Amino acid sequence: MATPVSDQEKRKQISIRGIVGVENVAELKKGFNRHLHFTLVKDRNVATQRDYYFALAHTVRDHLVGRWIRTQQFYYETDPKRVYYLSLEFYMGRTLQNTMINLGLQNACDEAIYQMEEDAGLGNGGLGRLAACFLDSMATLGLAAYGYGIRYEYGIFNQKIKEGWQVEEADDWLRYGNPWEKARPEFMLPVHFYGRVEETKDGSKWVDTQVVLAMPYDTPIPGYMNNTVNTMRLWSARAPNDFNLQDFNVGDYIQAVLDRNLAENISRVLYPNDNFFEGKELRLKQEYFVVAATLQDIIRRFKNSKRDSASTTISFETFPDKVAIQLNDTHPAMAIPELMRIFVDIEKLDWDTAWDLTKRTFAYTNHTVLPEALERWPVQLMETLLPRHLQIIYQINQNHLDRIAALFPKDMDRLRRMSLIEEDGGKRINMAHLCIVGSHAVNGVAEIHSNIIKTDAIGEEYVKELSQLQKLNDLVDDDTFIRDISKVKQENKLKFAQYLEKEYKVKINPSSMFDVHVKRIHEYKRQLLNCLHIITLYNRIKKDPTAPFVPRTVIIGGKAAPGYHMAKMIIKLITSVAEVVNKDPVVGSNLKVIFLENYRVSLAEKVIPATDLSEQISTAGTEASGTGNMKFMLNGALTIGTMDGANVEMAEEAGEDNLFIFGMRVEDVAEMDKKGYDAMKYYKELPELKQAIDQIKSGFFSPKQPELFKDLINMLFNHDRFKVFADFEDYVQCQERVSKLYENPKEWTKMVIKNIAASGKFSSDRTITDYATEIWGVEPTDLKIPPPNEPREAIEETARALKKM
Ligand code: D6G
Repeated sequence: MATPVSDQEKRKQISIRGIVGVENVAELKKGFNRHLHFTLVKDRNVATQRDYYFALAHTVRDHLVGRWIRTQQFYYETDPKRVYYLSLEFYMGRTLQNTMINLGLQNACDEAIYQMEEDAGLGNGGLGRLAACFLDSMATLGLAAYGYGIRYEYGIFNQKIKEGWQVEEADDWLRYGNPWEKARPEFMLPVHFYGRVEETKDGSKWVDTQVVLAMPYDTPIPGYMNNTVNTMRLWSARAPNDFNLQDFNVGDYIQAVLDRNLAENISRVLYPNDNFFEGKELRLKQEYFVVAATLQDIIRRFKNSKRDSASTTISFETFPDKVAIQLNDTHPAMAIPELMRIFVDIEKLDWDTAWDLTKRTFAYTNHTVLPEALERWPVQLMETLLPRHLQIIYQINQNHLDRIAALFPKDMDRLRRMSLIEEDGGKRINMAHLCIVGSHAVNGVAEIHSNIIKTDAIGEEYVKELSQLQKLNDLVDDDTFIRDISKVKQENKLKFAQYLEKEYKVKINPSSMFDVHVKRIHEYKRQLLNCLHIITLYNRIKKDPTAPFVPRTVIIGGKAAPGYHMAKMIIKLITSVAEVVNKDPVVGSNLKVIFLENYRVSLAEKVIPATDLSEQISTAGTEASGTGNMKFMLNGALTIGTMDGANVEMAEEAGEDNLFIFGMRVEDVAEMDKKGYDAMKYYKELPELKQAIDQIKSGFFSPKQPELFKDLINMLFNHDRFKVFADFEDYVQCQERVSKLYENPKEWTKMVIKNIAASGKFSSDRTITDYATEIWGVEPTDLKIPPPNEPREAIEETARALKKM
């Protein structure tokens, strides 16, 4: 499956120019004043900027309510096949501005009010952002779709940079309340853990369990200008009221109440790992928690739709015709044995029927090829926490191995490779294998968000259909258009430069090339390679300060997993290099280095439209897709990148000559792995590399602690899995080509236009259309839900309700 991109950021730009009827403005104002008064209990004398944000958010939410209720009613009436997107992460960012755009409401309010909104940071990176983009696209395409996940009380940590080091702060995003969610305690569901399995004549029974309640919080997901409002349902853990009090002999009431926290810890915090499996019991609890609550909800909705039929027993025969469940990576993989448990133990279907239905229901998306990211849960842990599920997994594995043995008799090696249970170093369950065996469709990824530069040269159709962007190819040689495009970029850069100067107290040269590398900090993403290039540029300036130089502002940002020592050292190196470069008067405005603190969705929305050069430089074969790469392309940046992940497709779409491609291809990396990678060889042969490494090693960038970076240096020479030195020379030369083109603004902008024109393929609307037909078997609809006349609708609703009482 090829690549996706969300269209939301681009719409944001459009609506700024959108015109809204006077009536709407008047109505908005009325709502706003009403909420300021009644919801926030403030008047204009005492209201804070945050109060204004909340008043506006509530007003905008009011406009969603009628559409939301009506959409859900519509689904009950028409009973379409429903799509369930299960994910441990939904990286939503801010909601207010997007919602206003989707409703066609004027984006007239003060920018500062939008800035009051906390990011919903319930994700780490691309995987979580993809889930958010998909929810947006599914609603825009009119699919009866639901996002299901966890309402983490603390999202991804806030990153502070103190003395050049990353310091984590808890993300207390709910502190002031969340105007977008609606708690639904009435739909709370039990989730079981631990216990044991009892074999009865009626089949297996899971007994003596500990119960935690799952409380749903619903967030509306509006489609773009189509009156569809879908639901994202996030579960929060609640202790049952009799938690630890069942046994009246215990006697310690206070302790029992305090211990409720233990149960509720399940939804306390998002694990801050990107592409890394930590294997903690609490994480497995989170994974099962979301799965168990969600499947009960799905089955309840399935049964509800059958309520009117004559038969009293529910037939599950049509289950896969009514339900599609997409697993966002293996994190919700326990849904497979859980659905089997429900079918076999509770609904009393025979195993083969249950398995057939299960397989036809699930589809799985794989997100990574890095071995350290693959989930492999210890059998022992599974046995304690979910004993019945372990039995089911064993049974699934037995049947699976029997089939393979029949196909490939005596191929023991194959059986070992394909087993769901790995034996080496303590038994573990390979969750990717479980997903593959339990699904009817498996696909790889590519993710996206988008944010296009303002232009009206091709009309606004592309907002719904990015393929329209191809029309821009006719304008590549149009001087006026070229000027318009570069003007928009210049404006975006100026705005961002002001932000940087304010936040970082560094003077930014707005005509310098904005060279941007933002993503999670990871060895495979090779921020180190970028850093070595910065040092090389610095050394060149120092060597001959009068030589011509194309000025650059290098911006690097991203969070390191709190337990990832090497990633934290990389941040410290970047900030140390920045300190030296930025303070050197010889360098002046030719080179500046900024480490962008706390990179997150709302900051991506600022930096991406201001970028000239996008860094996508992972070692070939390591990035499954990439998220940012496509967003940058769509927003008028050129890409310097390896032939990795979606860069490959980007080069295919735009033509390789319109990207700055460098470095080893996947085959070269494989070849080098065979021969052995010798970092020392490059160090000896490349004087500029040697100089940079010697400087880091000798404490040039850390004079107070010359040994500071010894772990980094040791890694680079002795166990660099990602072969930074091997791509150094080609990267530096490629950067020279970048600088050369940047000297010719017209040619640069022409290439930008060709890239934007070629970016249509990377729309998440396009991707979801493909998923809909190829995986889920649902039709994207142009859903004709009439817009609600809110006040009348509300009155009728009330009247109906009163009649029933
Ligand atoms: C959302 C919207 C609300 C609806 C509720 C339950 O909160 O109008 O009644 O979801 O929907 P189902 O879970 O019954 O589909």
